[in-house]
Amino acid sequence: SSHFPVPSEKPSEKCGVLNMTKITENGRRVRKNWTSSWTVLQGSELLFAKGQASGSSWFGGGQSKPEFAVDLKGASVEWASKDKSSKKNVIELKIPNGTDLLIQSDNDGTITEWFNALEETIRSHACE
Ligand code: I3S
Repeated sequence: SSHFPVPSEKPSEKCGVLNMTKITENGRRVRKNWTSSWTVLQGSELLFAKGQASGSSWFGGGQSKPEFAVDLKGASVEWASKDKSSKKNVIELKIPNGTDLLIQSDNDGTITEWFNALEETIRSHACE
């Protein structure tokens, strides 16, 4: 029998409110439209819904469908350069299908946790 190494831990799942805008869609620049979104990291998927959840059951309770979802497989994450936004704590997420997103939180701890979670998710799905 063969013994392939398997990942020892699942990527952490995460949810919370972040500010988000697309900056590129299908490889083309689009106008920014910052929205506050309930954001859920679920497996390799990152899901966004407009507005804020009124409880922990937004997705589970069937109250709202995700507005927008991206698959993080093959994506890259980096701190956005100053020319991408005047806001602080901005993460740039590049999805292989030609979508680039900015996500942001004024809270330093929140954005650091998200950066780490996104990086870990991308790393752990790198060979799928
Ligand atoms: O990269 P930009 O064009 O300076 O982004 C700003 C605009 O999207 C602006 O809206 P208008 O297109 O109506 O001017 C937004 O209000 C700003 O928040 C955007 O800049 P920041 O630096 O906040 O990402």
